[in-house]
Order: sequence, then structure tokens, then C-alpha cells
Amino acid sequence: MDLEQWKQQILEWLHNVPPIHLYAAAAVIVFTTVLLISTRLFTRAKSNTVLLTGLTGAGKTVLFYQLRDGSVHQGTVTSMEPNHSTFVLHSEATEKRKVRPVRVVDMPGHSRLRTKLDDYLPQAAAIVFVVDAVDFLSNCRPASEYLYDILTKGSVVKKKIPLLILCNKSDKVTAHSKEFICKQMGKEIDKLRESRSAISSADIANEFTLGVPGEPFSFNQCHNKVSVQDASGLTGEISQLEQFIREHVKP
Ligand SMILES: Nc1nc2c(ncn2[C@@H]2O[C@H](COP(=O)(O)OP(=O)(O)OP(=O)(O)O)[C@@H](O)[C@H]2O)c(=O)[nH]1
Ligand SMILES: [Mg+2]
Repeated sequence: MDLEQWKQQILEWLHNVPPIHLYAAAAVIVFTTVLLISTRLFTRAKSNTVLLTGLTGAGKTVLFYQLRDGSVHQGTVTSMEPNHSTFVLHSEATEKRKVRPVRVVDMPGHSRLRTKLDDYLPQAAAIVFVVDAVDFLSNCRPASEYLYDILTKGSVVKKKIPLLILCNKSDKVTAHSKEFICKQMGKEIDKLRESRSAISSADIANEFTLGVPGEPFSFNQCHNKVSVQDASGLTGEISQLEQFIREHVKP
């Protein structure tokens, strides 16, 4: 059968199809095309931003350079501004396949500079809360307060942003274990829940509450997924941090 005959047959077939069927088919094609175009336009690519937060001196800036350059930046000082950069993780730089760059934001830990975190939370795919595992006991309360404030923020709860508690400085023998840190911070948050709910509602800045009323607090009761891992920014033992990042910013 040549082309002319094919054409003839198709035209004949179309002639026999009831017009209502043809209109319905055309409507389905138009509708699907519009739907495909609009979903492409409106579904923005998933965010690639990871925030490093935590108290001052926890080691965020050292971790930032370790992730980016695979080395420790000389002479880190207290950060005054968020430090951000988009890069392929240093450990992935030699990979042949193309990997998606990650935007890492290293937030200053100083209490007066913490409000800047609110500017970055809407873009965050994941949060890393860095804790100094060596100097932990004296910092347990302020660190838990800061963590509590993050975990009760509307922007974090509504988007269920996953959070990693990273117990840093594990190279030191005096570093506390992640299990101990997690337990102590949980206890501290338990106390905070009570004291904050006792404050008159007008004074409460936290938008959400944590845990199950009447039950001791544990991190698996949080609205978002909270996990805990060890790291040493100084010696470059950051594989669990990198794994967490890649879980939430797909390569
Ligand atoms: N032993 C040890 N020391 C570390 C480690 N990471 C950071 N430090 C030290 O901890 C100090 C603080 O590190 P930074 O990275 O500047 O801390 P930061 O969290 O960025 O602090 P702010 O910018 O003030 O919020 C520095 O003296 C680092 O050398 C680590 O893994 N092990
Ligand atoms: Mg810093």
C-alpha cells in the first residue's frame, strides 16, 4: 500500500467516525497538553539549599570549607554574616557522572545574628544543627533553646524540613557520644516545653508546640524528621553529613 492509499483510507475512516467522537478526542488532546505545560511551569525544581546552624563555636564554618574544599580554612573567626556558596561536594568532585551542586549556607551562631535564619528557612531543603560535642555540658541549655526555637517555627514545621543534629569535634577523646547528647537535649527540651507553655500566650513567640502532651519528649515526636550523627570538621570525617545532604538534595 503506498502513501496515497494510506491517506485515502484514513480520510475514509475519519469520515465514518461520528463528529462527536472527533471533538471529544480533540478536547482530550488539548486538555492534556495544557495540563502538561502548566505543571511544568508551576512545579519549581526542588530546593538544593542546606543550612548549617548552631551555637557560636560549634564548628559550622570549618564544616562548610570541609564540604566545599575538603580542607580546613586557615584561622576561622566568629562569623558575622551568612557564608554561602553553591558547589559540588568536594568528595564528589572526581565522579564521572554529572552531580547536582548543593547550596550550603553557614549561618553565624551569635545570638544577635540569628534572626537572619528566617530569611533562609523558606528556601531550605534540609537543616544541620551543629553541636560542639566537647564543650557540650555548658552549652546544653542554650543549644537546646535554639533548637527548640527552630523546631517550633512555622516555616520549618509546615514544610517538614528534615533536621540533622550533628555532634561535631568527635576527633577529641573528651567528646560526648551522640546518644548522650540526644538524651540530654531531649530532657532540656522537655523542661522548655513546660516553662514556655506556662508563659502567657501573648509572650509566646513559638508558633508550634513540640511533642505529645503528658508524655516525655523524644525527637521522634517532632513534626519533621530529626536524626543525629557524629562528625569531625577538623579531620574531615564528614561522610554522615554528606550522606544526609545527598538524601535531601538528590544528586
Ligand atoms: N577539635 C575540633 N575542633 C574543631 C572542629 N571543628 C571546629 N573546631 C574548632 O572550633 C572553633 C570554632 O569553629 P568555627 O567553624 O569557626 O565555628 P562556627 O560554628 O562557625 O562559629 P560562629 O561562626 O561563631 O557561629 C575553631 O577554633 C575550630 O578550629 C572539630 O571537628 N574538632
Ligand atoms: Mg562561623
